[in-house]
Order: sequence, then C-alpha cells, then structure tokens
Amino acid sequence: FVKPVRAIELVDTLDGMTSRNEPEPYRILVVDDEPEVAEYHSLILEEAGMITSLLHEPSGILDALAAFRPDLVLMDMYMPKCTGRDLSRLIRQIPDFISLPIVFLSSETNKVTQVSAMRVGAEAFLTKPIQPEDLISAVAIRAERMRTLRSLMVRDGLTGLFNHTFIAQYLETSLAAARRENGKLCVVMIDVDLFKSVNDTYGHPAGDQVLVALARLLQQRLRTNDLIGRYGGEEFVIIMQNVSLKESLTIVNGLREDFARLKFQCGDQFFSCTFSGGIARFPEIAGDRLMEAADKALYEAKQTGRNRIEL
Ligand code: GH3
Ligand code: MG
Ligand code: MG
Ligand code: MG
Repeated sequence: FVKPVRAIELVDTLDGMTSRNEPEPYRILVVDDEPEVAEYHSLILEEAGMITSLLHEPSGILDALAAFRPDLVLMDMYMPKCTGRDLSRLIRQIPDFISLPIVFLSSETNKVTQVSAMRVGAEAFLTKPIQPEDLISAVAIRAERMRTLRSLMVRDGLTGLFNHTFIAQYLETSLAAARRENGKLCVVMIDVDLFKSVNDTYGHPAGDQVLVALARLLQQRLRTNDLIGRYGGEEFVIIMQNVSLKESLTIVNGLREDFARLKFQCGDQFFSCTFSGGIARFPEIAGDRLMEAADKALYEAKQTGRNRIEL
C-alpha cells in the first residue's frame, strides 16, 4: 500500500500559474472571393475575440493554411475557378489538415447540393445571410473541439507537457526556421537520477508525483517560448530559442538546484530527487544530430556522477 506523495515546498509556489495556461484566441481562416463578404464575417468573429485571416483567391489555400495555422476554415461555396468543394477535397489530401474543421458558409439553400458538399469532409453547412450570434457559436464550438483534439494528440497524459511526437515535429519546424533566419537553438535533455529506486522504494504512484512536480517546476520557471516536453518515461526535453550555451547552462543548473531542493513526502518518509542533463546547440551541432548530441552529453553527466549538466 502506497500513501500519496506530495511535494512539500512546491505547493506554495505553484499558485498563479504562468501565462502558459491562458487560452489563445481561435484562429479562423475566412475564404470568400468577395472581399466585403469576407470582411463582414471576419469582423463578426474578431468582435467575438477570434483572430481571422482572409483569403479571396482560392489558389492560395495551402500557403494560407501553412502560414496561418487556423483552428477552422470558414469556406465560401462558389468562387471563380474552383468551388469550396474542390478546395475541401484538396485540403483533406494533406495529412496535417486531415482533421481541420471546414465549415461552409454559402447562399446555397439546396439541401442536396449542401449534403454533397459536406461529403468531401466538411463539418457543417451554414447559409448566408447568417445571424452574427449563429455564426459565432457555430464557429466557436467547432474550433474549441479542434483545440481539445489537438491537445489530446500532442500532450502527455501524466504531466500535460508536450509528448514525444510533438517534440519531434516542433524541433523540425524550429530547425527549419533557424536555418532560414540564422537562429540558434538549444536542446536540453533531462533524465531523473536513479529513478528506478524511487519507484522501488516508494512505489510507482510516488514516482509519478515526482514526474508531475518536475514538469510543474519546468513550466513555472521557464519562459513561455521555451518548449517543454516529456520525451519518454523520466526523460524531459527543453528547446530554447536564441540563447547561448552558457546562458542555457546557467538556466538548467538553476532548475537542477531547485529540483534537488524539493522535498517529497510519502507516508512518514521524506525524500528528494535529482536530475542530470545534457545540452547541445544548433548551429554548432548539425540539426539532424542535435538530439543525439544532447543525449551523449546527458550520458556523460550520468557517467561523471549524476546531478550535473554537461555540454
Ligand atoms: P539513471 O540515473 O541512470 O537514469 O537511473 P534510472 O534508475 O533513473 O534509470 P533507468 O532507465 O534504469 O530507470 C528508469 C525508470 O523510470 C524505470 C521505469 O520504471 C521508470 N519510469 C518510466 N516511466 C515512468 C512513469 O511514468 N512513472 C513512474 N513512476 N516510473 C516510470
Ligand atoms: Mg462566392
Ligand atoms: Mg532514462
Ligand atoms: Mg533516469
């Protein structure tokens, strides 16, 4: 029988979570060949707190999706050169956009035409003219569901941090941007020391609580634009933009000390944990070897005594 563990000194510092947890406004791509119509709908959505981007020329759809990353596409049906239906079919062929909600907004009232348009993978068919509140709720409900779905796909269930799949994706995108813009990128690999013995001594649920506490500490102390992920088991990854190796080392050593100071309570026993870390930076290390280099540095830290960070 394992009593619940708690991180004693963490409790009072965990209030007032950072801006990390504030919901971001929904991003809606409005596709309509008539600029005034697009602007009218966009205005309604923006007044409701959403961010919109307008597209009048259907052929720009894929670029617009890649650049704007919408939560939902509000799509006109009849446009010169192609229909909303053609456009939806095109969007659905891109793996990244397979579950992106597409909502038609058209003057088409023929139900048969509407149903056939939806068959290519649209979520709903709204008809113009539409009441602002009807438009807002139809869009908000579906954008919200998209957000939930996305978050389930990219987050780790235990800690709420980004998962392995997302980290890999994010690293690839950030590397591409860094190559374009001469940016720097630090990858930090963190691994809890002798974690197996925490599980063996205090039980698996206690081990879980240690992982959650570490995740909270990282979320709380790092900047909003640092990506924090759980790479696997008791391994975490941080990706920092535009910091020097020296700066990142100072930051991670600070985290290491903070974590080592946490006291966990399991029944009437108290214990602490430490972690080791390895850091590698782009462009000093080639992008495709960045993870491997951070992992190698981490291995070095383990070999040389643990509770330390290596470059
Ligand atoms: P080292 O300092 O060399 O990293 O030693 P270690 O014991 O931490 O390393 P090892 O890789 O041998 O053990 C990792 C342990 O982490 C084994 C596994 O049971 C445990 N673990 C992995 N994921 C979880 C989890 O989600 N919850 C808990 N409680 N334990 C986990
Ligand atoms: Mg039109
Ligand atoms: Mg490990
Ligand atoms: Mg370990």
